[in-house]
Amino acid sequence: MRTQVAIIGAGPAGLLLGQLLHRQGIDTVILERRSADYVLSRIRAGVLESGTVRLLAEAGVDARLRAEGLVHEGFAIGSANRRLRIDLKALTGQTVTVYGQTEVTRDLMEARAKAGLVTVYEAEDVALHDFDGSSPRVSWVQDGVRHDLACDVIAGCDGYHGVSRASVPAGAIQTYERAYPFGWLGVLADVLPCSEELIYASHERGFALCSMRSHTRSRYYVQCAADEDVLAWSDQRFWDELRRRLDPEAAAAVVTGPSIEKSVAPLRSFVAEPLRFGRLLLAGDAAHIVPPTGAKGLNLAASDVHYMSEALVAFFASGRDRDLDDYSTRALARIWKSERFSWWMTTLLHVFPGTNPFDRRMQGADFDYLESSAAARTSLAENYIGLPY
Ligand code: RFL
Ligand code: PHB
Repeated sequence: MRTQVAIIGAGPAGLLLGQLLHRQGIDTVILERRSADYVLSRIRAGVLESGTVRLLAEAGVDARLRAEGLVHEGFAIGSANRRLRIDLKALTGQTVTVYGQTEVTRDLMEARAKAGLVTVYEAEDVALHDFDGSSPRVSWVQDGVRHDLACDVIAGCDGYHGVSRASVPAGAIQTYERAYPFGWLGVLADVLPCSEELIYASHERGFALCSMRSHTRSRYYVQCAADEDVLAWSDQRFWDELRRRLDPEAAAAVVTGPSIEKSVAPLRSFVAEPLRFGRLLLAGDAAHIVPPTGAKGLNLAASDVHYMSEALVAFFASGRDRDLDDYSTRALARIWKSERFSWWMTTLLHVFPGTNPFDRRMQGADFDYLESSAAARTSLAENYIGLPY
């Protein structure tokens, strides 16, 4: 078997890369460890930057997104008694679109199947070979049989726990990391959202977020311990805790119902440098992690893939490895700015265990500054809608 680009991982990064390259006449094979159903069962991000929407249009997979995505012109950040609206449209002229990562993934999977492109699901023991030379290979096991794929380039889009980054010799890669001493407990429920726009709420009991997937499906989160036991949280306990952390108007508007998904996600900031090792390129969560507070994880995977597809198109046109060089530098410049924003939003809104009164006052001063300064709100807004690329 042979292809031009072997893509490891069928998450949003791998699938979008495959689609963008297909539109440029470049052949790909995707190897995914899990089943398609498993990949679609993971509930993750929900907010798309306009750049991500543009890229999905470029990939030819935006029909359902245009029909069903909810365009949001602003969101609120609040504390116990006040709520401040960030008017994204007025401050930046741009909006974000609420459309679940699951739906993005489903649209990309369908487009890939329709184009007759190969995705191998349930590929076990994926291994990367010889990416320090010009003839890399990838191998995997399926139904007890080892398969081998020759390629020109390997794209590592296999997430934080994937095999791609782990295959790079330790001395060739530098990592930067901060683990936060808390997580998010998320609930998905078919109930009317408590607000038309997202609410990011700071409270002395911990952060809470009101989000949604549609006009009838809500997604809520509360800050919890990093190792929180999800089984200790009945639906009732979750709804009670959520309402305690919201301002009275939002709390009164929360509609409760049975959860259809409930899970805990740890919060982490992580960056690997560089993103190119010979003929192996990393993108998305394989290369970096942001805490979800800024809604940047999925959007960053999309901008990485944009830069990577440009580098690969140039490389296949010229045949020169030099054309792959810029990928890492261009992608990392944007990654670090999204890392900064996600870290800042996280610091502003969460309760840090062991926090002292000074830290709490600093958070209050940050709120006051946002309230009183259009420049501060514009800075927040331009990062939230996504820095240009
Ligand atoms: P993904 O989505 O993790 O996809 C990687 C794919 O690679 C597969 N894989 C392998 N395949 C073959 N061989 C191996 N050895 C492999 N190892 C792994 C995996 O099965 C998977 O299908 O990474 P990608 O494509 O880079 O996309 C990134 C986004 O998924 C991610 O940034 C966001 O979802 C982050 N994130 C969130 N972001 C937000 O903006 N808002 C959120 O609410 C939010 N919630 C989350 C999240 C990430 C989570 N993770 C990673 C645990 C909640 C969770 C639980
Ligand atoms: C979500 O809807 O899952 C979501 C929205 C905004 C965030 C994080 C998660 O910042």
